[in-house]
Amino acid sequence: MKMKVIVHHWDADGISSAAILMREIGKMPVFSPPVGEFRFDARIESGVSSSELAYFVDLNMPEEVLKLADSNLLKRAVFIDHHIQKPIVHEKIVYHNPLSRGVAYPSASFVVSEMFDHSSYLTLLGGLGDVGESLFEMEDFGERAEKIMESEGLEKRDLIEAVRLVDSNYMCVDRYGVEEAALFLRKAGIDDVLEREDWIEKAREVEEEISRAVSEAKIKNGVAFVSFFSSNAIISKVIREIVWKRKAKLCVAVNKGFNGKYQIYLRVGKGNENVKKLIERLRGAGINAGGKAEVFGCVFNADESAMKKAMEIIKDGVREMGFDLSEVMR
Ligand SMILES: [Mn+2]
Repeated sequence: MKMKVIVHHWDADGISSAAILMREIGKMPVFSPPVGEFRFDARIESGVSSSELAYFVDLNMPEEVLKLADSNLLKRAVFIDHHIQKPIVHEKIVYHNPLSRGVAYPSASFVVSEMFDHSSYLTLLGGLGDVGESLFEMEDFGERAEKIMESEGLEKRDLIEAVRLVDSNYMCVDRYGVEEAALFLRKAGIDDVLEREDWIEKAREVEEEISRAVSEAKIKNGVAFVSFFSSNAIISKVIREIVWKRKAKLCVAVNKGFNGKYQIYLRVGKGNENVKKLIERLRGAGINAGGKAEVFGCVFNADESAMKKAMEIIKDGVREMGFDLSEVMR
């Protein structure tokens, strides 16, 4: 039994990083966690347990990996990442994260590329996926990125389009699509990516859903609310557009069609970045919420009483911040 496997993040960086690994050390089975959920499932456990060595790339889930390592399922692992996290110290795991020596990398694809002395459009795809065009302004990495573009004869707009197409897989919550993308990129050139009709179609579908939801939002006195049904992972983009483009000071979005689950997301504009307290309150009420100072999301099993409870907490919390949701929720 000599098998190796890769477990990778579902976004363009995770997919590109997995593809680079396979270009350098050969084809192997690839696994993505269930899209949008930061946990391993039985499928990943069985893939890992039937292998001698598992690579975890761009996967900011050190606790899940440590759990596996402490079980008998994992034999040996290489963990490659660029996220802020507590460095993994474990006899079964080789840990690679330049942040542990104080160097912030734009993407895991840059870390993997450096480890294997690799350079291709995939290196840039991961970087552009994670930090966008600010990659070219980053100290040191901007210059490296320009050099790769030049030597590979790449155009910036093609790279940006390729990120959009690769990311359409997770936007559609298509876990198998995500994994197939990594295998596809192992061989594909950027032109092959740009010609993937199915990805073009997926991207179009989710973007249409996003603009429909954005246009349906009710906005009054800077407070926005929208409710929609979508099986796609569009809600964070929807509230971002409503706050950024439609200039809402606060936006709450509800998705009641998320594959048997309900989602509620909230984002505030500049000057109101203090929603952490609300996250605490939701958690205190047993609702799985997570986020940052300006945005949070919660996901729970489709259940009206849980939805009511969460919305009451959110309404009260934003009222304390000086916002009234009742007008736009009618
Ligand atoms: Mn990343």
